[in-house]
Amino acid sequence: MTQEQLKAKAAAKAVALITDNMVLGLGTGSTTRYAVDMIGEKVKSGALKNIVGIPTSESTVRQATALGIPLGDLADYPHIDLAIDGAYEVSPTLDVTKGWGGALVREKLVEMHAERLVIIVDTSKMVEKLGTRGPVPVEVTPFGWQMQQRWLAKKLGCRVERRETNGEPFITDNQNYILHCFFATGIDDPHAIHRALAGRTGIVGHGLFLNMVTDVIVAAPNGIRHLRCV
Ligand code: DER
Repeated sequence: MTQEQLKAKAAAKAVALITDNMVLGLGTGSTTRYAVDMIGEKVKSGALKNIVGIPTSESTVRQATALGIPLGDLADYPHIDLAIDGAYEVSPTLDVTKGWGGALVREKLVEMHAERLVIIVDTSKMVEKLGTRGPVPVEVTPFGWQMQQRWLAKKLGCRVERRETNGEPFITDNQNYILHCFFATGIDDPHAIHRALAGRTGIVGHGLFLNMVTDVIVAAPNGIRHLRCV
């Protein structure tokens, strides 16, 4: 089975949790794309009625709009019944790293209001320690970004690179930059990093989603596991 088929299987299992009249958080990324497509099909066929999606990025807005999924915003729908999103790493405690799609701030803003946050992944995302598969993204204001780069490297003991494409900075939907923090041997204490970043002016958000996930659906070639936070 290919990785794309696994992503689609995880997405289908999450979409099966959706019922009529729900307010849904719609994540961002290649796994969530499958889920949004499936939600669109169900809305079109009438199998899902009276749902509202709260999108986490402009790309999800475009996809959902094209599929005819009714959309709303947080101000009008502050309680989200169920959010579905991907992740880059899932730890044994079901904490996750997210944001290589660059939508981490809007994802967190939406998903912190979700009663249930369902993460959909293929088995390659399961790790013993966060920060081992890749960097933790940190969104910063363009003004003074170099100061954040220096501060992050010193404070967290990581290598910090601005995310760029062909030499140009990646710009988020919020018009900010992303700094990628690379940890040589992974992250021993993600909560300490969260605390360190919390009060720093110019840091808008980061890709560690701690104590937020309620469910993880993991698709592997030998079957699907549904992990729940206890
Ligand atoms: O950028 C994000 O946060 C995405 O949700 C990401 O973490 C998962 O992306 P993928 O499904 O494309 O691997």
